[in-house]
Amino acid sequence: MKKREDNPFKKIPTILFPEELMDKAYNRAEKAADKLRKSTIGFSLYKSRIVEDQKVRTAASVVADYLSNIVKRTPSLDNLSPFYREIVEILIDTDEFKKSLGAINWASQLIRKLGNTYSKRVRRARTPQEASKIRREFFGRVSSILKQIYPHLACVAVAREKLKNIPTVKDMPTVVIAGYPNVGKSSLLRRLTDAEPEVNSYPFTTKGLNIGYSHYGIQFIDTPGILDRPIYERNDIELHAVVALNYLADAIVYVIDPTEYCGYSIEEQLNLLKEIIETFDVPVIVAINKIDIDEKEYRENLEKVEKFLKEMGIKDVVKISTEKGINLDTLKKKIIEVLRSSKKLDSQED
Ligand SMILES: Nc1nc2c(ncn2[C@@H]2O[C@H](COP(=O)(O)OP(=O)(O)OP(=O)(O)O)[C@@H](O)[C@H]2O)c(=O)[nH]1
Ligand SMILES: [Mg+2]
Repeated sequence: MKKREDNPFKKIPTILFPEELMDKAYNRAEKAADKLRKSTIGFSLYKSRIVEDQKVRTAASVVADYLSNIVKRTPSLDNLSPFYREIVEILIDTDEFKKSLGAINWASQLIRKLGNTYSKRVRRARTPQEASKIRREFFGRVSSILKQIYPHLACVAVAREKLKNIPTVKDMPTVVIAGYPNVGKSSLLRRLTDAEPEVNSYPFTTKGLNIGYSHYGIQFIDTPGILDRPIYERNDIELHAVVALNYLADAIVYVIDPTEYCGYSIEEQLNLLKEIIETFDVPVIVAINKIDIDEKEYRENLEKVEKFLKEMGIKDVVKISTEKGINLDTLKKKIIEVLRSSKKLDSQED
């Protein structure tokens, strides 16, 4: 079900808050009224009726159109692909989000309706003072409706900030880089692609998905670190990785740090590797990273890794150093070979 998906949430317009929206409505109404004042000749009652009417109708349409536009340009959560849907579920409370859009839509319709009602009332005013009083009453009602939906506007504004950063995923051979936190996944993405994700010496530097492309036609997705624990205990950051593995991976590069400089034991890292192999039905390539660090100190761990890989029957293993650039070409070749043999990559591409 994989297809190119541009992030549909980028289309949600910037959310204005009640005062900003009221200011916009006032300004537009004043401008429209000014034009009319200049071009209308007539008795003062007649003139004030049409000027105030213009203000009411302009303000009503500015506010109602703005609100309905938010709803229209927000993609329906029900039509999203499973990948997007799950990422959205991680990032926001979708029930609250839907409720907020419902409230914004309700406000838009109500303001449109009130605009019509007040427009009629203004046109029937018996004095200029009454016309302007009715117009002021209308603005008061709009303002209080906007205040009422303020929490809903805030909810959509917060959701928009989170959702617009979900990266675009392309329909092409895809390798997901996974592993414990701090083992060197983002450093590897930097080495294999044009992407420049943040790299730091502490765990959970990567909090979402980083995507990079290699010149040999592969999409690489760097994921946040995952800990070896039951899925219901995993935090939202880790779940990004699980969703990417589940929906996007044609192959997985599992990064191991046998030096334990990452802060996690080799046993924990191997347990997670076992779970990944058993859960996801795609080839797994193991990249043993940080081999630039003096080997003597962690030789025992390397032996444990090798014993484990033998028991699991994993042959696609490359020892690398992303820091010193060791064996990265071998890893690239291995990735291409694995994708070709599972028919995910054309044989001609190099
Ligand atoms: N010595 C050495 N250090 C490395 C190597 N690769 C990465 N590091 C260091 O390991 C730390 C973590 O690197 P990252 O690339 O941020 O690791 P990550 O797996 O993306 O970490 P999270 O995003 O937090 O899960 C950084 O301090 C890197 O400089 C390597 O080959 N050798
Ligand atoms: Mg990272």
